[in-house]
Amino acid sequence: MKLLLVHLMVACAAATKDLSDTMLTFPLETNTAHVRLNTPRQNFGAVTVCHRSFTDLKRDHSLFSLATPTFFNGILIFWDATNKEVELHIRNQNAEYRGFDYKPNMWHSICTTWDAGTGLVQLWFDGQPSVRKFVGSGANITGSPIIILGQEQDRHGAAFELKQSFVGMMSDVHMWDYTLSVCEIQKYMDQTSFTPGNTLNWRALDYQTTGNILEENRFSHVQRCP
Ligand SMILES: *[C@@H]1O[C@H](CO)[C@@H](O)[C@H](O)[C@H]1NC(C)=O
Ligand SMILES: [Ca+2]
Repeated sequence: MKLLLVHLMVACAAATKDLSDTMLTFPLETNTAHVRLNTPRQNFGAVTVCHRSFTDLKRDHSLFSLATPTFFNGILIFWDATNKEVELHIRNQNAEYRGFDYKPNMWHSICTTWDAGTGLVQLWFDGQPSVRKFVGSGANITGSPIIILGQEQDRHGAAFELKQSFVGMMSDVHMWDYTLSVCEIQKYMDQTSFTPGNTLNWRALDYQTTGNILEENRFSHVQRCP
């Protein structure tokens, strides 16, 4: 019995990977390549999602797409290139955020919070907080979530569009089932020690990649020679 338990624990540990020094490179525009992030959680009364991304895309693209069987935009973080806005979608409702300097060819750190009690969403962009906006209160995000990087889901786990795909690099994706304090968000932004995600944790990530996506050292492309 004890041996079985040890085996089970090893099996669980083997299913996740520490990506601390890793970025995912999405090198090609496709409507297929994506990374699926797994969590057993199915009921969210609040969330925080943080990630870093690097791109030179001039068109719309998805940064984080969580679909449930009933809400394909359960949580969607999306760049609207026409209006130069970040769109935050929660349970198919959305708020738009403008005025952030989404420069190409540099890392941007983005954190998003939402709470079902107040229905408020807020965005932090490279350390700068946004307006707090209402998207809808009183109902949790429920049902089996499919979480995808690299593509935007128009159906639960499917229906990707080439012109909404992500091309570039991504790193440090974390998700919590509560709203992080401003200090914790600041620590994430500053890349100092912070409480890793309890729903998605980049340091112990359960994921699968499909298509041409590379796991590369996140520092290698910016390293300076001595
Ligand atoms: C909504 O989520 C909260 C936790 O975040 C939980 O306490 C509550 O029971 C959930 N409500 C429903 C109706 O599932
Ligand atoms: Ca779409």
